[in-house]
Amino acid sequence: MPSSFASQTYTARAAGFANDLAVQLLKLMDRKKTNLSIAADVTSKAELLQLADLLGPYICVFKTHIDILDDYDSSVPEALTALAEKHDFLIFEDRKFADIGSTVKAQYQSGVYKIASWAHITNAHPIPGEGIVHGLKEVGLPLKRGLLLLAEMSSKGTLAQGKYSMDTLAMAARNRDFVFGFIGQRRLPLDEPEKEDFLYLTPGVSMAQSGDSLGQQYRSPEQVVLESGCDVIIVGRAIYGAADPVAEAKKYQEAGWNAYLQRTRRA
Ligand code: 5BU
Repeated sequence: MPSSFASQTYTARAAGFANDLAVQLLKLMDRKKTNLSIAADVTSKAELLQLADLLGPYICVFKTHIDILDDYDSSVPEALTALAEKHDFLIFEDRKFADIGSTVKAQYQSGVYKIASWAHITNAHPIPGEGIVHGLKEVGLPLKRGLLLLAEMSSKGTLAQGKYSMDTLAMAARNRDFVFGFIGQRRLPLDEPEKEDFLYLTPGVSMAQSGDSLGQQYRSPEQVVLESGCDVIIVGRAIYGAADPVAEAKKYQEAGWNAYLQRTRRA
């Protein structure tokens, strides 16, 4: 580390992506000077929309778990979409699809949440095999959406490691029109030197804690961006759980951005 791609600016890397949404995200990050994503794991729609409005100016991606809302209704995606336009961020529903292609297709398109209709980005476990990507792609590609595969997880004892993670990369490389990156803990090059670029979005980030009581493991923005070559830091409780979430978001934005500047300058 850093690989040849990780040492380039986000904007310079945009030309190497086949998925439109990845191009949009890379340019957005440089334009807004942020590689921060907030994991807004709150349970009321008022709190969720308030976080999106308050923190919108400092983030590139707003990550949701829409199914934890106690009072979800169809006004939520509409309001979130308006805030995404107002503040220039993308919406990522962290749905972690994990079934056969035919089932995930219905789960993505239909049901209460109709995720494909509003989430720019979603993600999937590669565990069922490549049919999961093909199923999601049939719904998502016509809507110009993008997919991330879970190559690794931040939690203690995760089974997503080693060959599993490398096979995940190969699956993504065969579907570059739709899959533009990973949820992962470090950049995992398929080839040395890397032939194809992917984005790495990384949860498990805190400057204050090393973990929680349920297996979460945290690292700092510097460890994630500078040492591990990841592109977007995903921060949840460390920001929305703070007394002043805006002040905290600014701190994480600055730390993530400085790590990116150091990474691209020291090449
Ligand atoms: P936290 O409050 O910063 O610990 O929240 C982390 C978020 O990232 C939370 O929404 C998780 O569902 C999500 N997450 C994670 O923590 N680790 C992973 O490997 C993946 C997602 Br994938």
